[in-house]
Amino acid sequence: MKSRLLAVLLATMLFNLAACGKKDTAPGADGAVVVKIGSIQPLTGPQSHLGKDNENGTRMAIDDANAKGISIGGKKVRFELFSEDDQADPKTATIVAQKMVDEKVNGIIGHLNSGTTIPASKIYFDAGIVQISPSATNPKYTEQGFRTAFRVMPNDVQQGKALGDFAVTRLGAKRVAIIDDRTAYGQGLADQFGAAAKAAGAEIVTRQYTTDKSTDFMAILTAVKSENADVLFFGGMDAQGGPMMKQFKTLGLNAKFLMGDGGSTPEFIKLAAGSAEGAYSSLPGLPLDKMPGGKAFGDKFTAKYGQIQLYAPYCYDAVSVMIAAMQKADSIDPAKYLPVLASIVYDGVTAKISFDTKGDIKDGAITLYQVKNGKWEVLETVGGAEPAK
Ligand code: ABU
Repeated sequence: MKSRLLAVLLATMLFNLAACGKKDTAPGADGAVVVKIGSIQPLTGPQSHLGKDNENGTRMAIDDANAKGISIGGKKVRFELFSEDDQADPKTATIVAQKMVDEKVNGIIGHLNSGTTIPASKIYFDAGIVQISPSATNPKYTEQGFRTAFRVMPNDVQQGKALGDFAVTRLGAKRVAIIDDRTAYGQGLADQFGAAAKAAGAEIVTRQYTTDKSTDFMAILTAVKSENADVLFFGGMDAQGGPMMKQFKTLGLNAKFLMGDGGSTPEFIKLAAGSAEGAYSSLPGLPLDKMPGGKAFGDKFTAKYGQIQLYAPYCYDAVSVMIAAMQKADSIDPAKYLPVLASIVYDGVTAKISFDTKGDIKDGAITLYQVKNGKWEVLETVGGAEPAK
């Protein structure tokens, strides 16, 4: 009798636990149909500040859409965020991507890194789920022929060319050193940068390698120093770029230090610990104050979540353009709203958004920055549509 009672109690507990863990399904408690928006970013580890920035940009767009009281297919809908951590790790990314497929999300915002976005994109394609990356810039993502893959940021073919041209024509580089972190992003951008710098007339005098986990760069920087380079380009993220800049100054290198978007953050300046002055970076897209909705977005985001790190406005636009396509298609079914998204023209916070046949944003601009007085300052913007006045 006692053991039967225990078994019933255990079964009840397990049932309640399962009910607590169960995700909301349509229709929700308020009678609205739940639209599941998956967000996958690195929420732990050295890039967690960027992952949380992405998650917050995504959340803000979802909250704003819900505040409008949107109906799709004749029914009131409620957008819900389903967030997962891929730890910036390609293998983990495929595991959480499959989790999103099993959850039957209506669309994916992510991933942050090219190294995670590219392998996960096959899983979303096979499941017919629309994916919009706000920040993965390796061109391969949209070159695989997956019609489910979109991105709202210009890619590294454009960014690498802008950086290579800038190094040679603006910084006067003749001897160029390159370090990359061996990730899809870091290595890919370093390759594009090197090709553009060579085409513009520079010589690549050394190519060195690190990882996206390293913190000690003294040996490779010493090798760079012996080459007497005019410019050192690092293909990687701020978690390595900041400490590398510090060690670069400690070793007394005379070269100019240059990075892509992965270094274009307040965190880079913080991690360089007083040595960031004079560093250069690029960031695909317009400066925040030149984006069509940049000022309003920046004010609202900062009040809610604090300083923008990097890609939050692009996450906001990724969600908003996805929802706009659902509204125009009058369906939350990816198979129905995907063709509408592919041909949409949408006035986003960051730019007027429309996609080419591969899923890349059209008319992408690249902006160059330099650290002056402890802050990233805009130098110039190349390419793209006419910036907002
Ligand atoms: N775009 C730089 C950071 C994200 C990536 O891996 O592409």
